[in-house]
Amino acid sequence: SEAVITETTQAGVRTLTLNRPDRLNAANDALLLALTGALRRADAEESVRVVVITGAGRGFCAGQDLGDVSGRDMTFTEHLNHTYNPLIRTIRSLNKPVISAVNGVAAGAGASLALAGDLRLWAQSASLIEVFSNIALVPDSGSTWFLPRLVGYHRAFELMALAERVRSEDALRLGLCEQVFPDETFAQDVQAYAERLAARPANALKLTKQALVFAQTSTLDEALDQEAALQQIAGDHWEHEEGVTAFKEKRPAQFVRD
Ligand code: T3D
Repeated sequence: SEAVITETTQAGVRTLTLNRPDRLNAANDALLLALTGALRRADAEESVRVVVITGAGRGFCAGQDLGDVSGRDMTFTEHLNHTYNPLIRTIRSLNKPVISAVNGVAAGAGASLALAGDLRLWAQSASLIEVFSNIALVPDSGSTWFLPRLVGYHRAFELMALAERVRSEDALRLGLCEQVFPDETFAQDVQAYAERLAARPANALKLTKQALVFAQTSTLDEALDQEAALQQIAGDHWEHEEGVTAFKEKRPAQFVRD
């Protein structure tokens, strides 16, 4: 049978595609474990500079496959700790930028996955639904952490309680995505954006992500200390010397070395 996650690599960009299109890429355990494994492998490969997560067909990810729940031998808590939580933690701790390329509907844990990327690029027809309350569950996979930080407590509660669909214009306005691209050119536009990112200094971006993730749960004092520590690591790296030299020589910096 077809792989539940397909992988391609082009110009330093590893694209991981959720591949259960007849179910809007609803997630079963095989898909979740494969996605987490693929992310970890991408992290370990030096030539991979940016990771894109997207969906095959008309959906991004419809969340937990509801056909896969009854009769399973794990509690909900065990299941989240086994599948979704390692996935979200892996995205957040990955040493490379992760792009959630939201090509279509993102629902439930799929909405969490759409929010968890460092950068969120949406197709015009994409949408996000915190659908959990429709089946009387609690938003999981990080939705309760990501969404209120983006839209505030009250709007997050409203979107979760009423399971209202957020369309791309509103997602852009609310800060749920950075860019919206036309459906027709979405894949090419995402690749071009990712390649732009791949040309940036990889070590500096790794440390920037680390600093931002740290500061999300730190005090200002702690963030200042963390910046001072990470700046030493950045400043000691060849990328920094290249950036300064290129500036003085009035040429573009070359941050990709093979
Ligand atoms: O550990 C745990 O288990 C707890 C973890 C929970 C995490 C969660 O994600 S809970 C939330 C689970 N997801 C949902 O409840 C979403 C259910 N789906 C929908 O509400 C709708 O499908 C959408 C709003 C996402 C899209 O609607 P629409 O009208 O564009 O498409 P559709 O016709 O409903 O779906 C197309 C097909 O995909 C359809 O199959 P069919 O009829 O053509 O054979 C539909 O059944 C299937 N599908 C969609 N979502 C799921 C799914 N099949 C299984 N599981 C799904 N989640």
